[in-house]
Amino acid sequence: TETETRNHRAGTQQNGVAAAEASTVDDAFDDTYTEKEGPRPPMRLVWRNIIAMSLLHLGALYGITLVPSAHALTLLWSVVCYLISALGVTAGVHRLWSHRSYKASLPLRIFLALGNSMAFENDIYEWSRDHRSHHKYSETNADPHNAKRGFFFSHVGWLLVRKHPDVIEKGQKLDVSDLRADAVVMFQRRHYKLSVVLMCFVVPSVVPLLWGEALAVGYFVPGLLRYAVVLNATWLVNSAAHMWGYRPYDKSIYPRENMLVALGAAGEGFHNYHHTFPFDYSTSEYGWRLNITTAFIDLMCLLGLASDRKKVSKETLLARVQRTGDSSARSG
Ligand code: ST9
Ligand code: ZN
Ligand code: ZN
Repeated sequence: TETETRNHRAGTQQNGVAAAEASTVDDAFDDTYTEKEGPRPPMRLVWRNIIAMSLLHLGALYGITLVPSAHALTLLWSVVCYLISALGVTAGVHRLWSHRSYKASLPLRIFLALGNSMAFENDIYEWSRDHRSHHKYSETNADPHNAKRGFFFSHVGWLLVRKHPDVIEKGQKLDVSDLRADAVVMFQRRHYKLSVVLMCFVVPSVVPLLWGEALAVGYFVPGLLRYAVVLNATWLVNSAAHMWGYRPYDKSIYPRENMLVALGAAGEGFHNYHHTFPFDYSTSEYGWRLNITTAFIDLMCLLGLASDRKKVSKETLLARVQRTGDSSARSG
């Protein structure tokens, strides 16, 4: 009933979770946008990136061969680096800066920016701008990793060629004023290269010296191997989670619910839900399930370092499932 609903909302707001119905940033799907006519301009390869990505993946393969001889603490440290860089992407540039699905205090934003530099996936400003383009113009040429161009292009190919002119043309009209106004975002952008050298390569490599690990093992295992794993886990959200899985919330869009991707990507595989409700801080209907990032944000709220989590209301969710879902949903 209505009273129950009101009480329920008031109750959840007291816990710092507010029912939300719409985005506060420029990340909502634009269903009025239609693809331009005519052939796609030829692809222009960027050899610097092709060579760098090949070398990284060769280095990561070599890192795998070093795993059996690595110190147990080095392996534990690799997991810690994976978690810090994953959170810098999921809780940081994705849920906080791209979608503003919750608010974070200065110390938390500094931690997330450091984790983001450890993940070396472009600076927060550029990543968020590309990501808002991805949501607003999904599966068109104005989407930087348009999944209509196939698995390889949406996975990594888009980073190896010049962008489609529509990405730049439409992207330049996006509102990114909130990012420009965030001192942590602009500081990280100004010092991006140095922060990546330190956070992605130097810190992961030298910390294992503390327990007598060889520098090479530090460089290839928590360094390159961990970096390549974080990249591919992220990229699978753009490739696999736009291809395989159910669509309980909106069957008319590409993004899917993919549990394997959620597992590897710290909770970011519930992608049909996420594209349907991009403002929801949990990017999933199911709380902490396969979603360490949601647990982390909840912990930060408990510690007073984050607040204002936005969550789609149960009523809106159920109505949407009824209206546009593929009827695979078990919610109710
Ligand atoms: C990487 C990114 O890996 C990964 C992102 C994945 C996103 C995933 C999303 C899924 C959801 C979340 C899941 C998280 C899961 C995490 C799990 C963790 C375990 N709007 O780019 P340029 C303009 S990076 C507006 O050079 P080119 C702008 O003026 C990996 N404007 O274009 C710009 O200048 P500026 C490491 C835009 O020349 C100018 O155009 N990094 C937009 O065509 C030029 O831009 C790399 O590999 C826009 N959207 O080059 C390097 N875009 O920036 C990759 C552009 O000054 N990048 N403009 O304002 C490059 O080398 C180049 O970007 C390029 C294109 C060659 C790809
Ligand atoms: Zn998103
Ligand atoms: Zn997506």
